[in-house]
Amino acid sequence: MGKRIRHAGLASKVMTATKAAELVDHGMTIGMSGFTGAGYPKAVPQALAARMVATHERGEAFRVRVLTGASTAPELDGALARADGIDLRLPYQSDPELRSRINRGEMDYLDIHLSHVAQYAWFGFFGKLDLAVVEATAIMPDGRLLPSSSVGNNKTWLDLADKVIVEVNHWQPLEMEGMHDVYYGTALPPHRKPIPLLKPDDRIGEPYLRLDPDKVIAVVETAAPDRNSAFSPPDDCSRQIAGHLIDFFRHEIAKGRLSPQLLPLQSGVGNIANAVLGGLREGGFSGLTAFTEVIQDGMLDLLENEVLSVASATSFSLSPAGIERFLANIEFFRKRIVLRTQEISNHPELVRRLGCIAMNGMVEADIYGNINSTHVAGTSIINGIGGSGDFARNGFMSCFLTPSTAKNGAVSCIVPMVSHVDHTEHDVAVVVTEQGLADLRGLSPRQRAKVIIERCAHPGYRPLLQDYFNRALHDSRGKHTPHLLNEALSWHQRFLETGDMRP
Ligand code: 0RQ
Repeated sequence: MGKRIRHAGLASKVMTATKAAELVDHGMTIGMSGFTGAGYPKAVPQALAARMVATHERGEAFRVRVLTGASTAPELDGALARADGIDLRLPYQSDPELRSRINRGEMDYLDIHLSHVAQYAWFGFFGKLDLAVVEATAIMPDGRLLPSSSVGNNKTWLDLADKVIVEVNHWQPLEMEGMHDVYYGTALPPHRKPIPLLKPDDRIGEPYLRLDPDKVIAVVETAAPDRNSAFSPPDDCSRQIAGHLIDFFRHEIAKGRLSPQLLPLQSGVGNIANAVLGGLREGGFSGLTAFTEVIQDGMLDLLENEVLSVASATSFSLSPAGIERFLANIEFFRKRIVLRTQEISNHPELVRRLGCIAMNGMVEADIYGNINSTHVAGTSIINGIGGSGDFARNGFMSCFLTPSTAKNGAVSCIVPMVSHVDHTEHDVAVVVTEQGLADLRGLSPRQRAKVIIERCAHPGYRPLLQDYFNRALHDSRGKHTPHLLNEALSWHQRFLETGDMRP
């Protein structure tokens, strides 16, 4: 038996990805591992895609329903989408090919809060789960799995699926053992109990995923890296956004509304999030904690510099340089990083109890503080809501960040009315662009419009927005949230027709 497959019965089920893919049938609902490009199966989906292409060439249908943790990578979403093999996909995704197919209406996509996916599966809302395809770092002698670089929904998939395929990835470091915390105390209503987590680093579960070996139909060995997208260094715009937010934190500390250690940080993915983390380091903060979804390169920096004492998440999303750094200092990081299931990392009860500071990117905000995180011009999806809603609704303070314009200035990210609503005005405390920061707490809609236009809009759009707001104040029938409805949406229509929002 190899070093990584330590269960005799499961060692006897090792086969090639091609053989394993032959065990998948058209129409199956499959729960796959993977969260923000980490811990996704790397061989079986590609072999399955090849089978799908061959089946389609014979004129037969072969499509499956794919449930994951969050985004995966070209080897999973890309390969299956190119093979026209996905009937339905949920939740968050970021693959260009998959996105195109969703936006062409060739497949269905469900954009669900990341914390809701597991419970919806348990409630039975997605139907029967036929198969789980889950990447692991190793199989323990008792059949439990040492998880890999993400935990996501793997516990739920392994518990609910009729059959299981395990991919054991030799690239994933065995030294991660002890870093994961898989909580088995969740139950369905009306039997739910409080989740006993009081601090971001509390361990409430087990370091392994339980698995019934009798359900396993195949074990496939791989040795391939995670997607590991490289990060570009933060640009000026991201730095300015980060600077406004950090000044605001200092102001809140001075007012006594935040302690110098702030509150557990949740930060979205991408360059603005990394710039905020870098800004915290440069700003002299220390002893902070993170209760978030994803560990990015920026968090490794903060841990090493003791700006951050601990980080709880469900996944890594590291660049190749970040991975090297993580591996070089893995003993250090193992003591400071906890990887949980996403139903716990994003759990509303815990986000509310801990009082997280939520910091997420957005596509656009309207003058009243409603946020669009997902759609271009109201109809085409970019990635999905991810965990932003879990944290925005339930956190201590919810901040949304974006450059003030997109598409080389042809689009204002502050608009009269968002073309799609992901987070309502009721869930949004702070809006930040490189122009400035609008603190919306305690403000009525008309007061919010004033500060968002003044502080966040780009100077090239500010007079247009101010003019719109003035006329809406005068001409709108209802004066609580003044709008000129046709004109508000014409901004998006104009962008669709001319590629520019400006009249
Ligand atoms: O498209 O590359 O084709 O030009 O949107 O925009 O500027 O690259 O920004 O990578 O930070 O992503 C909201 C999508 C921002 C992300 C979003 C176009 C822009 C570009 C991407 P192009 P940028 P980012 C934790 C929390 C939802 C999930 C979430 C996201 C593309 O932050 O997916 O928060 N958030 N999860 O040109 C038209 C506008 C636009 C616009 C940007 N106003 N109109 N197009 N774009 N603004 C993570 C997880 O939960 C897993």
